[in-house]
Amino acid sequence: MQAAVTVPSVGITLDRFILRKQKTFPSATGDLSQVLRDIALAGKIINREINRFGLADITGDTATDNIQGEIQQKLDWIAHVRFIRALVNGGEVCGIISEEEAGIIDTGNPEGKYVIAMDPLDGSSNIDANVAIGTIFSVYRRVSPLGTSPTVEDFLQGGRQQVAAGYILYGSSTMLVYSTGCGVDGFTYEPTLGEYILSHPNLTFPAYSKTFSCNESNQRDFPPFVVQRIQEFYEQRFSSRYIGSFVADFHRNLIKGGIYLYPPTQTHIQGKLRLIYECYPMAFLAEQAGGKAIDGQQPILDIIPNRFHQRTPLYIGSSHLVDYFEIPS
Ligand code: AHM
Ligand code: MG
Repeated sequence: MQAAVTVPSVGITLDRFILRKQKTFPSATGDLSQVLRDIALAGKIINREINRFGLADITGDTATDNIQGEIQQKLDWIAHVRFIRALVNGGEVCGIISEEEAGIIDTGNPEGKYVIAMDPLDGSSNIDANVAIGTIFSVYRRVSPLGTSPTVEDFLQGGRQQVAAGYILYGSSTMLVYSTGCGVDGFTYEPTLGEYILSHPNLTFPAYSKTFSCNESNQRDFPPFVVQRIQEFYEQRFSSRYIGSFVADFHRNLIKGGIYLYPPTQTHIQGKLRLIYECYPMAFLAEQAGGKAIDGQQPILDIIPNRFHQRTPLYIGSSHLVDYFEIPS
């Protein structure tokens, strides 16, 4: 008798994929599936805004600073607003924190079971140059009682409590890559159909790679052990690939193998990237894809958070490369 052939699921739509996954959890209510659909919808809307960038008056900065003192790009703000709108309308999310606002955004859906931490448009220094940028998101089940307003504790649960995380990369094509804790899957947006199509099922970091991504001009500020490792990379003829857009650098490393690092510098003593809405979600994906993410001493997902916008040093990507950056004891 012929062995049963597994039908590859490449080519199915995101909606169908989410539904299939949901059916494998008989107790699932479909609420998380709805959150993922809302995020996907927000991604389509942001994608549309980015694509008409240059035609409309949405370039440049808003002349206001965000809470971290950085100039807010108009597109950053547009992405922030669009994302919130999609999640408010969806109804499953009770609260959001964003890189663009200091505190909790109450969606007015107290019955929503989930909270979201997001960077609506990461890599904003690249916006004006038409370079790939991305949205990063992280989903938690709330710990505060249903029917009440979201609380600080909902967002400070720690990275291991994420129930889903992912990113949307606005690059040469737009991709949604996410995980609910059962591997990582990538979907390519087909604009003429208005659908995300499964194009990269079960993504894992390639076993071998000699690529690293970091802002090498910061080397004079890096801790000595990092400088040492980078020197070893040079000696071993590694390639350096740095877009300066975390989502894009991470994605390339996920597809081709490699490590992204943002160690402490003089201007960013704690590292530059934000723990809760940049590092936790990408660390979740990295571990799900067979890679690693550390701050030099411990896994990123094990760091106990104490405030929304805290930063951390980050070494993330292929396991064998991340291992180089564990601080020798
Ligand atoms: P942002 O959230 O303000 O866009 O900052 C995060 C970005 C990352 O996408 C990128 O990897 C890094 O900052 C680049 O920093 P630098 O210009 O210092 O190399
Ligand atoms: Mg960012």
